[in-house]
Amino acid sequence: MTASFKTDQPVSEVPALDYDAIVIGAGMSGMYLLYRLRELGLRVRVFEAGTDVGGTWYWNRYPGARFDSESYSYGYSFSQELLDEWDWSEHFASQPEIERYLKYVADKFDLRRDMQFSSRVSSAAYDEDSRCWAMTLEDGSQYRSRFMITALGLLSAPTMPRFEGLADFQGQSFHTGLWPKQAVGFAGKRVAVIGTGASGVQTIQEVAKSAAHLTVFQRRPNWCTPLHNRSIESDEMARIRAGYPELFELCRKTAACFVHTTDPRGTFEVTPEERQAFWEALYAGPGFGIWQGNFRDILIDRAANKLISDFVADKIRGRVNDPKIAEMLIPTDHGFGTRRVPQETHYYEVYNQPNVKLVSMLETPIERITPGGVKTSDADYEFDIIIYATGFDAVTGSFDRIDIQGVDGQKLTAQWQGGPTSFVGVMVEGFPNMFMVMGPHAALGNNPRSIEYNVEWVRDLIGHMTGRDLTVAAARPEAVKQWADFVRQKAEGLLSNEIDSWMTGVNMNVEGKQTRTLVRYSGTAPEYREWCDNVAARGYPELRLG
Ligand code: N01
Repeated sequence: MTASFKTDQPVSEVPALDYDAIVIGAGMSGMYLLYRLRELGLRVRVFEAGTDVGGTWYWNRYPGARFDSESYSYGYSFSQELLDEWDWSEHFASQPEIERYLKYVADKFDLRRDMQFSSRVSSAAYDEDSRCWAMTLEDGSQYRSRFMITALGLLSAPTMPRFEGLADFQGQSFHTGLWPKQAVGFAGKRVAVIGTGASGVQTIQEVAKSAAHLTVFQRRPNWCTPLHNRSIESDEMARIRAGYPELFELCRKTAACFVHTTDPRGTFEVTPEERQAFWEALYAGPGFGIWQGNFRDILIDRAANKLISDFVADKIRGRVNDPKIAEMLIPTDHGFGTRRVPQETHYYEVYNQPNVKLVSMLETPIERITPGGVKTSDADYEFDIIIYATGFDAVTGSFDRIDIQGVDGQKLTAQWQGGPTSFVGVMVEGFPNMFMVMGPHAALGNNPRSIEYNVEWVRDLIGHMTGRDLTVAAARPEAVKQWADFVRQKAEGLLSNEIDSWMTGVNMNVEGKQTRTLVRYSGTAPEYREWCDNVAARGYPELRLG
């Protein structure tokens, strides 16, 4: 479909707009968008479903939730004052500290005065005549703005398993991504955790500390590696602060904006002894080093991937006392790093505790949730609390939950049915004046770094338009195709794209998302930025501006 728009209507005849730009979401993206769009003198409104800022870090307040990228690389970099003022207390900060940080940012830049909380956008339609977006909130109120900018987050549409009897359970139940604000106590309680992705792993290792009994229901195990978190003393924070320019420069250069960078050597270019020593050091090192800072071929070469998988499998065997449990925890359906690697702190040792039981849902599937707990194919379990760590309808799920209609009433859900397409993850053909921050096929990785880049690109585009009295921007079909081709080309050969996970658009709990689609851009962030910079430098010829 070709985006058409009318340029013959004088702007003076266009009905009054409530705002120049409406931003959906007050997480890290929405907060920074507001800050940057204000600089252009625009009237901006942010609608947020939660009661305060934070997005991911507002909703995911489950026990044990924390960064698994280095805190100082995962905050905003745009304000020297903010960098000077904020001290991180741990190398990998916990959710309460991250939430405090984001509230501090909101206070410092007086963001809340242009934000409206408890306000979920339910639909949005593009009106060609007035070249604006009309948005309706769940309470029925309506607003019109020239630009609609989605800041929805990649992982913000939590999904529940489709078990029978979910509503029958008489105890407390929670999804990790919708965790309540009031404290949930586990002492003396029989607790179930269903799901062993990054959220499940963080939850399990925390709940196991105090629950009377914890039962973990695992379908497919993941390759988890140690986080090696530790506190940051004031002298260390001073050193980190002094090193911020180099740190952010490093993040600009690495493939996925992390502080870890791929080793240029191939797995088989070193001796077995060198390889072992390198992997031991990575395993003993912090964060994503073993995933993002490993040999250059571990995620593309099957033999290399098998070797590192064997290395991590041996580590698991060495940490879990019961050999049968250890084997249950070792993935056999995918190699190391081909799904997102959960970061853990004594996770495997949890299974040595007498109060923890691991149930393989591959061997004994859950048949239903009962009033008292969980019924599997071979047992009935009684619980006080069930925690669903069952993940998200990732990347496109939060878009699907809003009825978004572009030119000629075309629905975004319909357009993306076979997998999303976009122009650099920011624009969608047929949806003029809609911009996405962290949309499908934008660069991911260390997300705050990508968020800052995306926001600044959108700010520059809108600044370019408003400075020239342009009121419409539409992605040209040929530009969308060119970007889709590039995304496809960059995905070739990656082992992760042969595996079912949220990164390949698969969610068995969501109708229509059972098969893999290309939801992710897998090229490097520097390549992505080069492409986008080039579009801007040439005056946006890939867009139809009018
Ligand atoms: O979700 P997931 P998540 N029956 O989709 C299981 C980010 N994150 O919330 O693998 C049984 O990874 C499912 O089993 P299987 C990070 O990017 C970041 O944990 O499909 N089991 C899996 O074990 C991460 O990748 C941070 O077989 C069912 C689990 O539930 C992303 O969020 C922290 C099931 C879901 O795992 C998502 O992580 C946490 C069913 N019907 C998360 N349905 C930090 O940076 C699902 N499962 C700190």
